Amino acid sequence: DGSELTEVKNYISANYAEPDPEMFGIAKDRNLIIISLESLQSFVINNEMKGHEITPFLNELTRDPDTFYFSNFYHQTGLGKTSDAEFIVENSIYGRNGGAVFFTNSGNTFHSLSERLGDNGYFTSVMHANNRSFWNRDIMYQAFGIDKFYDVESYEIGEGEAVNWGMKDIPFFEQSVQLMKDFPQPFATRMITLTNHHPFDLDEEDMIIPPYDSNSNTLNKYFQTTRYMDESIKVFFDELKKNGLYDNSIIVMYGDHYGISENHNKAMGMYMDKQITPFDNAELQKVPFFIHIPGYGKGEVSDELAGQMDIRPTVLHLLGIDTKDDMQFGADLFSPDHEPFVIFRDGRFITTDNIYAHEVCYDINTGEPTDGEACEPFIERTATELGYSDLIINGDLLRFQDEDDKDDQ
Ligand code: GP9
Ligand code: MN
Repeated sequence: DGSELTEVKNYISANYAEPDPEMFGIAKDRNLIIISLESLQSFVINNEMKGHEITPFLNELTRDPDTFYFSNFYHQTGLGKTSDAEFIVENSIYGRNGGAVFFTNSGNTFHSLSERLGDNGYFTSVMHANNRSFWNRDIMYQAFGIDKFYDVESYEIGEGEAVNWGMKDIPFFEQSVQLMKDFPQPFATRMITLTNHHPFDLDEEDMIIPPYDSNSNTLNKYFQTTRYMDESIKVFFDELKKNGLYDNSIIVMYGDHYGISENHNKAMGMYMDKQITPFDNAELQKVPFFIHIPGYGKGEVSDELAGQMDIRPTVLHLLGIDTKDDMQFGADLFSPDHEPFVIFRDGRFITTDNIYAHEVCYDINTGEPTDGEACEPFIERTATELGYSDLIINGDLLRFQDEDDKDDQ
C-alpha cells in the first residue's frame, strides 16, 4: 500500500544528489538520442587486438572535447539483458532477479524517462529493427508512455543488409536518420543496435579486422562485430551532420551488458594475459558510457565509479528537467554528491575500495581477498536497495505516487 511507498521514498530522498548548477540544463531543448550499444564491454575501448584498434571511432570520442566518457561505469542488468538495460535507462530502478521485468510487469505503472520527456514537450520514440513483440517491447513501451516504436516494419532491408539477428547496424543508422528528419522537434529517441550480438556472425565484406585466435570462437568473432558496430556509429554521426540533425542534439551511448560470458574465461585470460578470477569477472562488467554534446568543448574522461542507474537522472538534469521527486535509485553523475557505489542485480557490488563477489570482499587495487570488514556495511545497503527496488516492482508501488505527491503539497 501507500506506506511501503513512503518507506522506499524516504530511502530514495536520503540518497538524492542535487545537480551541479553549472551542468543543469546545458543541453536544454536539444534533441536527445540514446544509443544502446549491443554487448559492448569497456575492455575493448582504447585497446588493441593483434595490433588492430577495435573501436577507433569510440576511442577518438573518448578524447573529444565535446564528449564525456565514463571509464569506470558498470551495467546493472540481469537475465532481461538488453531489455533490462532499457528498463534501467527509463526508470532508474532494478530489473527482476531471475526473470525479465519486461515480461513480468508490463502492466505496472511507471514514470519513465520517456514519460517525463513527453510531459516536457518531447516527441518520444524507440528505433530498433527487430519484431515489435521481442522482449514484449510493444506492451512495455506503452507502459512507459513512448509515443512511437519504429520496429522492423519501418525499415527496408535490402539484399545483403541483414546478418545474424537481423538488419545490420550501418543501414539501420542510415535509414534511421532519414526517419528522424520527419520527427517533430525536440525529439527523444532510443536506438538499439543489433549486429554485435552473440554468436557475433558477420558477412565477410563487413570484417574490417581479422578474428582473434583463442580457443573461443565467440571471443574471436566478438572483436570483428565490435569493430563493425564502431564503424556504424561513425556513419551515424556523419549522417546526422549531413542531415542537419547534429548540432541541436545530444548523443548518449551505453553498453547494454556483457558480450563475453564467464564460459569464455580461458580465452579472455589469454587476451588479458592473466588468470580470470571472480574479481576480474566483476570488473569485466564495465561498459562504456558516453555523453556527446556538440559544441560543448569542456568534456573529459571521468573515472567516477557509476552505473546504468545513473543515466536517467544525469540525462534529465542536462536537459534542465528536475528529478527531485522521482523514484529512482541512480544519481546525477555530475553532482558533487554522486556516491561512488555500484550494485549489480545479482548482489555483487563495487565501492571505491572493494569488489564484493561470490561472498568474497576483494581489495580493489590488488584483487586479493580481504578479511571482509570493509564490505559489511555495503552488504546491508545492497540488500536494502535491491529489496526496495523489488518492492516497487512487485507491489506496483508507482501507481500510488501521484496521490502521494498531491498529499505532500
Ligand atoms: C533483440 C536485441 C537483443 O531485439 O535487443 O537482445 P538481448 O539478447 O541482447 O537481450
Ligand atoms: Mn543486448
